[in-house]
Parts: sequence; structure tokens; C-alpha cells
Amino acid sequence: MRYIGREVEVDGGVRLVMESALSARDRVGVQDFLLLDNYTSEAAFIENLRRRYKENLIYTYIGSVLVSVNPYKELGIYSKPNMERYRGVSFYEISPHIFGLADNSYRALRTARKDQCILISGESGAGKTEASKKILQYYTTTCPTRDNTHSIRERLLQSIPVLEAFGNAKTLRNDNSSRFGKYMDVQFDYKGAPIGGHILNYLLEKSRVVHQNHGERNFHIFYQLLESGDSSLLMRLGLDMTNPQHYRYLVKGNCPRVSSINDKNSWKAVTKGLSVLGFNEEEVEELLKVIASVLHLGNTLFGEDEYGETHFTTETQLTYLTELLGVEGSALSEALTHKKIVAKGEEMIGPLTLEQALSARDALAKAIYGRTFTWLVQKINQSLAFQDEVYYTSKCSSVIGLLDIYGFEVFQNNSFEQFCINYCNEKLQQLFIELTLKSEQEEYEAEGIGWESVEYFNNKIICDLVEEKFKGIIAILDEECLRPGDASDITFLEKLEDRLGGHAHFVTHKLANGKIRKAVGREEFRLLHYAGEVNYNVNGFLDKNNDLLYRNLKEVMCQSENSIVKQCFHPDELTDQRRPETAATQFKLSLAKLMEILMSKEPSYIRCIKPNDAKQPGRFEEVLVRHQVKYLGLMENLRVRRAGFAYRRSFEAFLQRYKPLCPDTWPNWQGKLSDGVSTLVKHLDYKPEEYKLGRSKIFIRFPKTLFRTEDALEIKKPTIAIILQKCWRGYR
Ligand code: AOV
Ligand code: MG
Repeated sequence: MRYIGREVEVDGGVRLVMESALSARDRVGVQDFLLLDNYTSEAAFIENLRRRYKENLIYTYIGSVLVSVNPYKELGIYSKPNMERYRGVSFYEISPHIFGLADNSYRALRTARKDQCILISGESGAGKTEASKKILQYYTTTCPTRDNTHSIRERLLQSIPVLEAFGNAKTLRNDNSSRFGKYMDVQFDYKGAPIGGHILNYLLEKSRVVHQNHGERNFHIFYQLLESGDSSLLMRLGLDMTNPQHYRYLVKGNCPRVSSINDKNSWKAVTKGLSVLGFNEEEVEELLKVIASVLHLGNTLFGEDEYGETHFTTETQLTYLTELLGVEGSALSEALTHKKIVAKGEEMIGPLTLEQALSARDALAKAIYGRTFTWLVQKINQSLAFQDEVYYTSKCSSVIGLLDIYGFEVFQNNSFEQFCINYCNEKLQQLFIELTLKSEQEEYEAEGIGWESVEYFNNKIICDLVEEKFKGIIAILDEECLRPGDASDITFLEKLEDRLGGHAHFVTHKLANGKIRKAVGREEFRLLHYAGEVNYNVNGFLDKNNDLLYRNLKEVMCQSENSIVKQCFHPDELTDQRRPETAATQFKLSLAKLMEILMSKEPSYIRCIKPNDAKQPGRFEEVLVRHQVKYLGLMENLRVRRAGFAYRRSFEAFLQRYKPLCPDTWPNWQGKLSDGVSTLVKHLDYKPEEYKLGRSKIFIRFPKTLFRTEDALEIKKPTIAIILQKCWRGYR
């Protein structure tokens, strides 16, 4: 019987316990799904995940893809000493970890000099944002430092709490849900030191500013400010009432406090972050004035006089707004109750109905918040930009991009926002499919080895359904948004039915036989996404896609004396005759650009899995996990890797590791590397069907071949050192 060492925590320290290899494997499963004996079995796959999860081993590889299961508790595995253990160590020699993946990308960047990107996917609450933070922490902690790059590390890290405060919120799926997409480039100099960063942000869920579903919150910053802003600041902002329930934009979800959220601590982190990022006191005050103005807008009410004219009824709010936004009170009150239309060169002013005034108010709040968020990202980018231009362009060539978007989500009621978020996830899945297949194929081709393809569900059909020119859902939505006359959310739905009825992934309440499908409402359409079915309610689609702000409100904002608002509303906008792109089209274009960026880099993948919907530790709900394993295409991913060759290693690495096993290669092989590998595998009695030699790598078809070789190595050198290595390499 073979024994291996297992580290267990005893009295705060770590002790080595000997355990039979077989029982260790039974207990904690395999660290790489490629090692599963029954690799086509979904049940075996899930059982492996479950065993590991039970042992707090949340990471498992499928070759170079990292699968991560949200532990919903602190595991103590992200310490600095643990980071050090992963530096420069290859995948197979140490237990799976996000640091292993991060280090692998970093080494590829350094050795192959090719830009890298790390794509993190999984549904809402699966752990994407946490994963991206760990990676950034890894780089900022372990990479070498240049004399003056100390502060950039700090700034890279500090961008996180700031952006989360303004762009994350509690949803039913996740207490810290990203409500914007984020792609961050970390830039490295030629010595591998991080020297700068750049963030691209995607479509913030602005509607949250004015409305939240029951049990959800507005963006964190509002609660943080009210909870922890010092009293003189709150007085200056007119927020002397600190109970969130006092503000209409914060009461919709009826959820001001959340047990897992500490608004006080987060506020401290935000103010520190802003300061590290170089925001001066004045800028912070201006920023908070904007945030306060949104709350005051929410409390702004209107009434109707006896002639049916709409007017302001909340004078105090008007006074605060005037002051905070630095605009003229009468102009603002007029703009919130009237609309200006320019027709045939003539300006006409007409009163708004009560309902229109409320919707203009909400549109203004969303515009102010959304544009301020973009301003914030730009400002952070200035702070993260590498200052030494000449140095940068001449010597720095490399970046690692981190993609952390909003995950696939399904609620009781899904609207335009979920439509965009889920479309974005389709695009990312599409990229995963293309690149995992493509790169696999390319590697075999490059090495001159035959390729056997594996069937995949290709979600391109769903991407096309959404984004195809003239025919897709976005095109039809835009068409309705541009059409004068009676266009409405319902006519949009009718057009969808008309043109897309019969599509394999599109369904409405009407069945082909004239009967009614009860599971889809009359104001809904259903998309059969790669990750599941979602019903979208069309209410609000046209307005949200148009995302219009009345001209006179823009005019008032352009004259604002608040330095941030001033930068967010530019007078050029007023003279530009072109119709701006709709929200969905802008999003589609920005995603297409993102895909180009990602395609130009060498990708690594983290596939996050959410083990339960209750956000609780220790609960592994099999049905939920199975569903994710299915739609993430993990079984196909595994099959592709196994259908070809389970392992590939460079000749050099293979020889280096196994040369003690053959007298001709030990202690050193002097000839060509490929000849050395040939000699070695002949000596090891590899059968022709077990392996192939490519141009620079050996491809091993079955894991058992590698196991056998590893066993031989172990017998050869039965020292405790090897036993320890084995423990990390093969069984955790
Ligand atoms: P998401 O980014 O994938 O959802 P998060 O990364 O925000 O999900 O994770 C949700 C929560 O799960 C976190 O707030 C933590 O409480 C917990 N969690 C996730 N990963 C870990 C980990 N490695 N260790 C400990 N706790 C973890 V969304 O942004 O909603 O798609 O839009
Ligand atoms: Mg997130």
C-alpha cells in the first residue's frame, strides 16, 4: 500500500499525516477532472466536485481551465505565504488554486511575451468578482517592484472598493452583485512589475437608481454615505435625515440593512480609496453632492393645479438641488415640469403631465448617476495610467486583462437589464467555445498531430437571435424605437412574434396550434438561453433603449457649476443633430469591441459555480450544480481534452522530471530533446497508442500512463520530499 502525506491543521499549525493514497483519493477526489477514470460520467464529475467541496477544496482543474465552487465562507487560503507557494510553480506540481492560474498567465506573459487575459464566468453570485480581486491581489503582492511603482499597486487595489460602492448593489442573487461589466488591463513593464492599469466599463444598470425589486437595494454608496458620512458633511448635502427609509429612491426594495454588508467599513474603504486614487477633497465633495442630489430628486414631488398644470410641491428639495447641482432653481423647476421640442427650427415649450414630470425626474436621476459613474471610471483610469509615456511606449509591451462581468441572472420579473446582461453572458460563452476548440485544434495542428472533434452545443444561434443585423431582437427593438407614431412595448412584442416566431430559441404565449402557453405572460417573450429559459417582460424596453433625456433638462445640466456634472453634460450634445445610438446598440457595439480585445490575447478561464441559492456555506445542492456543469459545457470541455490527449508537456519539462527513470537520460541528456524523450519513453515501455511526439511537446493520451510514470518516480526516490510533492501534485 502506498502512503502519502496530508497536511492537517493542528493547534493553529500544520502537521503531516500519513494516509493511504487510495483513501486520500476517495476522500478528496482528483485535482484535475482529466484524472477521472469515468470521465464521460456527469455523476462522477459532480461527485468529484462535491467531495472536494466538503473538504474545502473549492478549486479543480479541467486541464488548464479552473473550476471554482463558491465556499460562502472565508477559507484562509489567500494569505501571502500561500501566494509565495504558487510563484513559478507549474499546475501539476501543486494543488489547484486561483493563484496557480494567475501565476501561469503571468509566466506565459513573461516567457512568451504574449498579452494574456483571464475570463471569469458563471452565474450571479458564483464568485467572479471575488476571483478577480484575488488575482489582482496576487499580482500586486508577488510581482517584482520598480522603484516608483509602489503606489500603482496600491491604486490598482483601491480602485476595487470605490467602483464596488458605486457599481454594485444587493440583489436577490448576490449581496454584492456587480451591476456593471468590468474589463481591467493590468500593465507590466519588461521586468514584470505592474506599472499601470486601465478599466473599461460596460452598461451600468441605471434603472436601479430609481427602482429596486423587493428585497434588493440601490447602489451601496447611498447607504454608506447615510450611515457613515460625518454630520457636517451630511448637513452640507441636506441629508440630515440619515435613515435610508426617508428617501424614496431607497425604499422600494424595503431592505435598508443587510447582515452580510457593513456599510460603515465599506465607507471607510471608499474614502481611503478615493484619497489613494488622488481625488482631492473638493472632488470628493462634488462627487457626494451628485450622489445627494439623486436622493433629493427622488424626494421631489409634483402636483397639479386647478388648470391641470404640473408644478413643484417640494420647495426644500428644489433648494437643495439648486445648491448641490449648482444650477438655477427656476430653470430646473421649469425643465422638470415642461418639455422643449425643436421642430422645423422653432422651439416650442409644452407642459408635462404629472406622470411625465415624474418620469422626466427619474430620467434625470438615472442620467446624472450613470454619467457620474462613467466619469468616475475615467478619473480612476487617469490615476492608474502609467505616467512615464516614453518609458511605457518603448519598453512596456505586456498586459493581463481581467474580465469580470455581471453573471447570467433570472428573476421573477426580468426586464431590459436582464436581457442585456444575459446577452453579454451568451457572448462570453460563445468566446469560450470558439477559443477552447480553436486553441485545442491549433495546438494539435502546430505540433503536427491529428485532431478528432467533439460535438458541442454552439450557442451562436442565440447570439445571432439577439444581435443579427436587421433580423435580431436588438434590430427590431431599434426599429420600434425609431418608428414615429404608435410604437410601443406591445407593438415591439408583436413584431418579435411576427418575425421570430418559430425560432428554436424564441417563444411567446402563443402556441403554433392557436392555443395559449400559460408559462409565458402576454407581455413577455421567452429566450431559451444556453444557461436556461428566461421570460422577459417587454414593459419599459422602448424607453430604456431610447434612454432619452428632455432637451431642456440637458440644457440646465450643461450650465451646472458642479465640476463633475459640468464634465458629464457637454454643450456639444445640444448642437449635435445626430440621433445617439440606442442603449442596446451601444452595448452590442461595445461587446463586439471587447470580444476583439479578448481574441487578441491568450485566454485563461475560470468557471465559477454557485453551490446553493441560499448564499450559505457547506451546502452543495446537486441539482443546481448539475445544471451549471451542463450549461457551462464542462463535460464537453473535459471530453475535448480527453478525446485528444489528456496531457501535453514540453520535451524539456518531461525530460527534466522523469530523467531519473532511465540510465541513458540520467543525470543529463546531451543530445536533441526529442531524442531524449524518445529514449526515455521506450525505456518506460510506453505503447505507441499511449503517446505521440509533436514538434516540441510530448502528448500523452491517458492519465493512467502518467500515473504509472509518477509511481515509478516515487519508487525510485521514496523520500519524504517526494511524498510531500505527491501530496500536492496529485491528490488535492
Ligand atoms: P459574482 O461576481 O459572480 O456575482 P461574487 O464574486 O460577488 O459573485 O460572490 C458572491 C459572494 O460569495 C461574495 O460576496 C462572497 O461572500 C462569496 N464568495 C465568493 N467567492 C468566494 C471565495 N473565494 N471565498 C469566500 N467567499 C466567496 V454578480 O456580480 O451578481 O454576477 O452580477
Ligand atoms: Mg460580480
